Amino acid sequence: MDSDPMVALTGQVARDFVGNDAFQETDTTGVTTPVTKDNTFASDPDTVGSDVSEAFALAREGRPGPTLVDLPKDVSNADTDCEPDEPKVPDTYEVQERADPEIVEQAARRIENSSKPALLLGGGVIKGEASEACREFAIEHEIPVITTMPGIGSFPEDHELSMEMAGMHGTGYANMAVTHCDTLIGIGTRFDDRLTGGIETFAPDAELIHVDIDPAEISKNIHADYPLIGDAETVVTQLAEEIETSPQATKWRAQCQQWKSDYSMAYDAPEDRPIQPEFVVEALDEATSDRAIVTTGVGQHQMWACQYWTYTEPRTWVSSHGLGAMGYGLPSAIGARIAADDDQEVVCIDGDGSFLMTLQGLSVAVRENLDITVVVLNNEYIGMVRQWQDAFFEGRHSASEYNWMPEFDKLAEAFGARGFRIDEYDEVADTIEEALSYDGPSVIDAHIDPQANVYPMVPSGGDNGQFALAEDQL
Ligand SMILES: Cc1ncc(C[n+]2csc(CCOP(=O)(O)OP(=O)(O)O)c2C)c(N)n1
Repeated sequence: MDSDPMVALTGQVARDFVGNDAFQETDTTGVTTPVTKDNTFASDPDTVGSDVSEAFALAREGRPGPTLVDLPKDVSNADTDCEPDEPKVPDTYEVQERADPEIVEQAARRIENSSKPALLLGGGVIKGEASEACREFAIEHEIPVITTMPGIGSFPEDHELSMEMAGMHGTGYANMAVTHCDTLIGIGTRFDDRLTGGIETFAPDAELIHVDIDPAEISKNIHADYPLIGDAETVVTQLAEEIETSPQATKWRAQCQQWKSDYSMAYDAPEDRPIQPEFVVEALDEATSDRAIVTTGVGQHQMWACQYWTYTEPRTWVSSHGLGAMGYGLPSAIGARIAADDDQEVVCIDGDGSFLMTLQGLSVAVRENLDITVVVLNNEYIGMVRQWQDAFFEGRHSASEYNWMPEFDKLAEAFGARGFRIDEYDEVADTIEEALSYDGPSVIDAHIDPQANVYPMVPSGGDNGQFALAEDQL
């Protein structure tokens, strides 16, 4: 769902036992067919090397995705003189890089004549290394930029053209822009329901120019008036070369700025309440560099991490988007730490529930001495579920409320990591500083207001233009 290139090598019973319900036998290629881009049962020691090679090529080529090679024990134990082929996709796998020039021309005319244009950048922009091209395109033609959640970081959020993220917990101004634009240029986005809300109310006045490398995404959820199949960077460059005059959109840009002030993301931090989560996220952002990488679990904390951190660089936001898998934060922080440059801090903003799902990964982080900082926004709730139960189920808290919670700082120390705890506003900055300066894994157990909720919110299937700023507006 997140188009992540990944290769899984799975162990299988020996070929003679397949189909016998042998000890630990699983029909791995069968059960993974719906969740992989491609999978193979390696049936022969002479070709297994090429099977693995091809899996690496397929995972990366075109729209990236996970591939799998199932390795029967006797195949992986066998001897062979065969050399694997170079990583190469099968001849039948074709990727269209350049979009149809005629449709590019029509789309360019539409953009030139638009008075309310908007760019909508999705995760495909980052995966396709098209952020720079999109940035130049937006700035050259002064087009306001909205992102999806996976598209965060594709355009600098501190730029005046940035409207930030749209959708269920997007900014009010991004949702106003997407609802009122007359031309929407969607690049590398699959128009997920968390972005669109109800499809009949999504961008109702807009003609859609849809750029995607995967033809299956075109007009899947939202009808594309200008379908542009191709690589994001290539197609944006084609569009840039075709456009002769920038759209005349001064009034529209002023309107977008007005929405930014009307629906600003300012928040209250009353002294008589526990710490507000937004304050912790902003303090972390301030204490780290622009290239710091943020990973998250899934829930309220994930949304605050989207909303209150100002992302300015691609590949600095790492989260579970399409599947929304809790427990993603720490393992992905470990992966990010190994992949990142030494001068990039890696911060995992986690929820207490999400952290509990995979915190045993601390053993890896300690063993490998990985410099990561986990900040648990601890509300002692399965918070997002509690928020929905309050908003839509008369406050009946079912399986969302704990009556105890481990002390995460002490748990971290037990693993051999550094542990910290925050209860008061005046502890926030110093504790973050200390945790970040520790050269190894650290965990801050930040006790936040258990009643804090995530807004704005467009209820599931709702109209993006009718976002609620508080529970009583739902
Ligand atoms: C593996 C998994 N199980 C259940 C869910 C459904 N779910 C979405 S958010 C959420 C609550 C997350 O709680 P927590 O990690 O404490 O974060 P908070 O919302 O409190 O910030 C749940 C249960 C999910 N997304 N993933």
